[in-house]
Amino acid sequence: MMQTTILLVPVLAGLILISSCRNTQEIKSLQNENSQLKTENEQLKAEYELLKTENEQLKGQVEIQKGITERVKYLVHQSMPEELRRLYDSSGISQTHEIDVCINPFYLVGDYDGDSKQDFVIPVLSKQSEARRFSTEVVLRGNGEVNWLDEDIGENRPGGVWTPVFRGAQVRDRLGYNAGQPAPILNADAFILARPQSSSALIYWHGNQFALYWLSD
Ligand SMILES: [Ca+2]
Repeated sequence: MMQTTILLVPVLAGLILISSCRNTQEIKSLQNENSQLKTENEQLKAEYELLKTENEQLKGQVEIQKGITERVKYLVHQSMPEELRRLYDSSGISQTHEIDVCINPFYLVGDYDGDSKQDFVIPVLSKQSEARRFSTEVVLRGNGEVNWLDEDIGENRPGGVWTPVFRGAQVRDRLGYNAGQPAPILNADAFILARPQSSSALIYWHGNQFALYWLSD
């Protein structure tokens, strides 16, 4: 019995020592892990604060832009000629569309259908679709009729810049761009739509609607 006890004591002591070493290693490992997590946590907190600050700055910039846009819209409506305002209001376009204030000047005036009454061309944007925010040109004719260029010509036309062309102006033939068709004779005012440093086309009255003649491609 005595001999067994003598043998067990060092074995137990050894086991306790091994167990103690393991505990110490685990504690150290957990301490390291804890330290890393604390560091990561601090980094995440810092990133969160940075994003929060950037977000606030962006919100501020968006509000400033909104304010500028609203101011420009107000100025555009204030500077509308009386006849344009009358035609615009009576057309009902403002229920579904708004004037695109990104094109300067925001309207052209002339007699575009040759009936001796003043007509206006304006670029408008749909209020309904945020996804499709391309300008569409509309001719508000002095006789109360409204011509949407999308309907008369289709969507394949340049845009972004426009220039008036007066009745009787000579237009050079661009046979290659227009399937061999010579340039139209302008019996009414017309206008050129252009995409800067790209294509341009003449928009003119042809019979009972507007037509397009490519000037450059
Ligand atoms: Ca007219």
